[in-house]
Amino acid sequence: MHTKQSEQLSHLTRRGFLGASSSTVAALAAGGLAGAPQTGSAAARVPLAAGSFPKDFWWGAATASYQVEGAASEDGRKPSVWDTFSHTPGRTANGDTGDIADDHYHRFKDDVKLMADLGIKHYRFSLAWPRIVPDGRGAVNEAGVDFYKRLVDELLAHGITPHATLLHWDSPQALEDRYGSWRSREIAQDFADYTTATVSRLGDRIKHWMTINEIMCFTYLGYGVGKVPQHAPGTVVQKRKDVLQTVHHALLAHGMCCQAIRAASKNAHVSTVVNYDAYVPVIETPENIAAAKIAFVEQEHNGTVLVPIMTGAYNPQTLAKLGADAPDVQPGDMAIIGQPLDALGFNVYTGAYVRAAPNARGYEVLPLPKGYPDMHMPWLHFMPEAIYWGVRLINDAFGKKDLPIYVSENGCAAEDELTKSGEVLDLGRVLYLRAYLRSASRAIAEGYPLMGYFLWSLMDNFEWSCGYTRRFGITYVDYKTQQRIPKQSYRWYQQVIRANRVL
Ligand code: GCO
Repeated sequence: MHTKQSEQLSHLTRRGFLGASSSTVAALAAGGLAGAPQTGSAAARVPLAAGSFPKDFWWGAATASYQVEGAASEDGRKPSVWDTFSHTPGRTANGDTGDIADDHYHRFKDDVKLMADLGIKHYRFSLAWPRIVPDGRGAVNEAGVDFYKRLVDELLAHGITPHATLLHWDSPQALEDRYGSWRSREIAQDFADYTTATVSRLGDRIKHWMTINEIMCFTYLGYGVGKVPQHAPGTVVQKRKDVLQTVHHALLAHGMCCQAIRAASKNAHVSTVVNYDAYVPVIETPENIAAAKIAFVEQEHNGTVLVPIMTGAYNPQTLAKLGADAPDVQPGDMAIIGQPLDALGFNVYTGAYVRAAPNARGYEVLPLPKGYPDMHMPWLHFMPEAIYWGVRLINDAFGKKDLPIYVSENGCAAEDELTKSGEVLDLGRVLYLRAYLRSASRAIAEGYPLMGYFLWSLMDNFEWSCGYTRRFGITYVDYKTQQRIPKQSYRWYQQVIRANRVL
């Protein structure tokens, strides 16, 4: 079984604020909200009953191109690095590939119907770069663009707002062959050009753009120091600095993408999606809350991805720790990376407990004990407070009290089975979602600007190196027949959306 991250990366790395001042905590304890930020529209909506959501909250679901589309070589699409990686023996469970996946390319109308029945008004999906610009640079494949026009028109016809991610890891193999993908700075310009080509063609239909999904995963987990990593392109590099350099190039691509979107579409809503680590004070005391705030900005993955996106600079403590492994930065890069955003997408599955400690850093991250409750993934520890703290720490650590945040992914894998009567009673997933949504509603009730939630995922799909062995959907997919069977969690989410509160 391939897992998404190696053991030593553990709970800290992949998924992964407030700082409510102690006064906030005290005010809340006293039943007041004096310390909470009175920001944007969220503030206008409080107080809300426990577990409730504001009227215009974005209820949504998410998928990604390589995980659902299939049609890998149709209508001019050329291979992505994930096609090559999954077709390399030993890289994915059972040698699974995204060749067919959920066959969404041909079944998108049925899938939009599934969304409409669910009641979501927002759908997050990604565009496959090698479908739109098959060689990574140069000629645009209009047949590939046409697929997204058909999909978006179908969404709009059902009253569903499209939210498009420009890259969810399936970068063109042609650029891997040309210059080693993220190892080269050239990729940032190619990504910006692909963005311009895409937004100028689809910007009449799509307003909400997300740049890149989870930079951490295809850099830190796509380039292995001295050993084959678990993600595409699966490159072995010699030094840690080589990995950090890929991170820097991805950040640059993000910044140039923001600029390209805004240049191509005047009313675009621009955000990005980061799976930053959420640090949860193990007990909500002022000391532990302060500790969470320090860990939040200086632990490596936040310090090298989230912090530069938010502030236009790497965290200095993180850089000092990296020493000679820190990436090379050219003049002007950081200003490009720190582009203003209209919102931030937070992919949250788990978190890490932290407490104050009498050491030089002032905190320690706690290891999870044996037997800690996990969902059906080695890294997916049940930690619902991660949503609340993830939202609150963005607000408090960066002082960006008006930056709207939405949960761009949240969900879990479960060992789903069909009952004799053909149902999937995924009650473990309902338990998980209910707890995480309560935590989300706490953030809103305290005035933090959480504006939406995209459940991962609308349906079971290709789970990267785990292939089809891990199911994250609220809809069961029978891969032999491509039948979609709504699970209990789908029925539950449908009612939650209807009631606008956790049930
Ligand atoms: C990610 C991706 C999704 C995954 C999901 C479950 O965060 O890795 O955005 O593609 O499938 O997170 O692992």
